[in-house]
Amino acid sequence: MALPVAIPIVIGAGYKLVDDYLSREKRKRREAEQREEAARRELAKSLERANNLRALLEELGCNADEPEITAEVTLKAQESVGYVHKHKNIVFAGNVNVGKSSLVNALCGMRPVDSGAAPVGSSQVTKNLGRYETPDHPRVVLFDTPGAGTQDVPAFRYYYDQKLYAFDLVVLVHDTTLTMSDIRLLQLCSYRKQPFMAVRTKADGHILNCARDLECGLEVARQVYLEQVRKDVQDSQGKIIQKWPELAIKIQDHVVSATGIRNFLSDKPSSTGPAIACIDEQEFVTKLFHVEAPVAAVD
Ligand SMILES: Nc1nc2c(ncn2[C@@H]2O[C@H](COP(=O)(O)OP(=O)(O)OP(=O)(O)O)[C@@H](O)[C@H]2O)c(=O)[nH]1
Ligand SMILES: [Mg+2]
Repeated sequence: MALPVAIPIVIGAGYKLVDDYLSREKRKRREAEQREEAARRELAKSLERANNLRALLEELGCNADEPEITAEVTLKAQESVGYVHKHKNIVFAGNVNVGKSSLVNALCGMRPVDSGAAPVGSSQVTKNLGRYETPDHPRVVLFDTPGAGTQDVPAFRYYYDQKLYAFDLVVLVHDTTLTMSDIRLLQLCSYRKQPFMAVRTKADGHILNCARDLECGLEVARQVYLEQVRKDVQDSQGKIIQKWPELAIKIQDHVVSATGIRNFLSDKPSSTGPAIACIDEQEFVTKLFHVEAPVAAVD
């Protein structure tokens, strides 16, 4: 007589099985839909990234009309610029009058008046590429370039015309806030996986100007100037990340002056006092002259 009692139990268990099955199916369907939605979102994101990168490359001037920089083109350019093999070939690039030649002279331990020094002056002075040797770093050669003109030449054109791709390291020199052409040049180097550095020079002049403007002592002026610089770099960095997340470069701006470098290399104290003495000179010079140990020859 247990049968009538068992029937509802069996029916109940049957309903439960069907119910479980249906909710399992429903869950599977929901999960599949979620996966599809995530894949759709990911695809849209990668399409947007690709479009942004294409737009940025267009902005940099890297388009199909421009020549391709192949290994052969690079070798030819190295020959024409006087690249020294088995040396670290460093090129100084940037806008007109920012202090490129003065930096090169200081790094070579020369004053502008010394014979063989790079010509320095206040109006578009460097006309041709110049190669300079550094007495204490025989495996490093420095190249001084004519400054980028004031016309808005696309980064790629400037980079290509100056044959910057031929060098082992591009040092972007600037003296105030990073301009768009500075940033684009750095992005181009980054896109091409070419090592680059940024250096903000003429710190001594800026500190003196600051002291004059604020009618304060040099120590205070130095602090004010450095705060302004750090904030400026942070702002530029923020803008780069926001505008071009696809090619967000990390900028470390080295704050120096030509005199600061000369003093640092000659171990002489600054004649104008500690306030305008070295800032990032040591770090900049150390990175610049760092040469990887030569790879041991394999027999
Ligand atoms: N106060 C100060 N002035 C500097 C410094 N470096 C360069 N100058 C001055 O800035 C001017 C331009 O310097 P250059 O080294 O000729 O600049 P450049 O970038 O080589 O210029 P172009 O070859 O014309 O593109 C000169 O009058 C230099 O004396 C510096 O560190 N401090
Ligand atoms: Mg010059």
